[in-house]
Amino acid sequence: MANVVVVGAQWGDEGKGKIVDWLSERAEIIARFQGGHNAGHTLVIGETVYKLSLLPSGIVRPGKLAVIGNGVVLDPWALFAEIDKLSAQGVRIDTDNLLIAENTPLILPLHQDLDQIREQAAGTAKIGTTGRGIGPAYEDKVGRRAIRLADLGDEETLDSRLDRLLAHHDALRQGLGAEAIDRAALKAALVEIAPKLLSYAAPVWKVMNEARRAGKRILFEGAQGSLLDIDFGTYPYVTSSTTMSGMAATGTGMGPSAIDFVLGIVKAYTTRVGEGPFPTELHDADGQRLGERGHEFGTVTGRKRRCGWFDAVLVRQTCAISGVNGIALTKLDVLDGFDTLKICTGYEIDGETYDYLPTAAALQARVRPIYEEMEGWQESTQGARSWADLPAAAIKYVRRVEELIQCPVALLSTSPERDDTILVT
Ligand code: 2SA
Ligand code: MG
Repeated sequence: MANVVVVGAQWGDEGKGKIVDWLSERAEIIARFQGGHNAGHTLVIGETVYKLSLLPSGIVRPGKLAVIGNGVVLDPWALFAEIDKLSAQGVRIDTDNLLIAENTPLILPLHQDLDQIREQAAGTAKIGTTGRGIGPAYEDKVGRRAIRLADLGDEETLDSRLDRLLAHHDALRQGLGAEAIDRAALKAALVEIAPKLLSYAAPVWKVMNEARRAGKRILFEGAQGSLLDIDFGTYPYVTSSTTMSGMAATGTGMGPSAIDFVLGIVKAYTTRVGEGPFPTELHDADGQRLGERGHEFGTVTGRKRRCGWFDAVLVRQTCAISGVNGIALTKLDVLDGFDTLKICTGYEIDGETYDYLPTAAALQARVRPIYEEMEGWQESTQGARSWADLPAAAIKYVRRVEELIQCPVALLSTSPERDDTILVT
């Protein structure tokens, strides 16, 4: 196995954490390249459950290098809270196994404020964000007024960055009826945390390229999902980063040629948290059942996830955009016991058939899924460790998914346990 990018091919929560953990055993470096502590990856290793938000999943394994790339937005306080939590679980984290790109923009308390103020003010028009300040932090990055990790190393630089940043935020806050930022308090907090944070700072682009030249294997760990992508997702109900595979390169400082394989993580049905279009969403007993059997609650916020049938149209689309070479199909066991399953194979909008989700919001709002019915299975597939352990109807379902999304299944995950994974060759 060479360098692999793992991306969620739906709206996130496809079960990336487990697959990344499984793959990290076979990699030397595990790198995050977008998003921030809005992510929620659950790892189950033996009796222990680790919940990660910001740290790359490889951190829990001894001897691996975890890297936070420049494409991430980093909340220093959330970082150290997570480090403390994992340390209490016995995970060793220090500058030998964690590096953070010097050019990573920081999430500050003012970003979280703004995220929450806006969401509250928006009422029913809200995005349904995680409230972690992700969007506002990316805005400041693109607006060229972010404070980046390296800026903490020099007081003069920090002062001038703060001037620029607060000129913008104070004006913004005034318009929203929020009080001005306490500059002295913010600066003091940054100065206090700076030495600790800077000890992890590195020219990650250089470390990564040198590691690649030395033949080390890199695992790029995507967060959220493709349909939350800032360009290709269900805009504006998206996150503020590029969640597609291409970001693995620019989000760490490597070229696209560093990527050998793109693995899309796909859940056997569909879920989403937050607002926005969801063509196959179920509001009935079947949807309820998917949510209960699949334990569909947010890792970070505990929010209940919306559930629906598998949407092959969307997954075909995201696999194409991310150049997915193969998928890992997860949570097949949640479908155990249904008499009939449905797969969405196309859309009907105003009497016309579509084989993709059009961008126009007005069209998206009128999408009607076209379903194909498949026979369910009564046997349990939970914990199956070989293809032969699966009932015929389950194999048929998996094969149909492959056909419709035009992408082969490379891995099949049948429980949260690391070893309950079938490698399809
Ligand atoms: P944000 O906070 O600006 O990124 O929110 C914008 C949209 O992106 C969605 N989003 C997510 N969707 C699923 N899972 C996410 N991570 C956590 C998890 C979420 C949680 O893995 O469970 O714990 O609730 C995640 N992060 C962002 C979000 O719902 C908005 O639709
Ligand atoms: Mg998640």
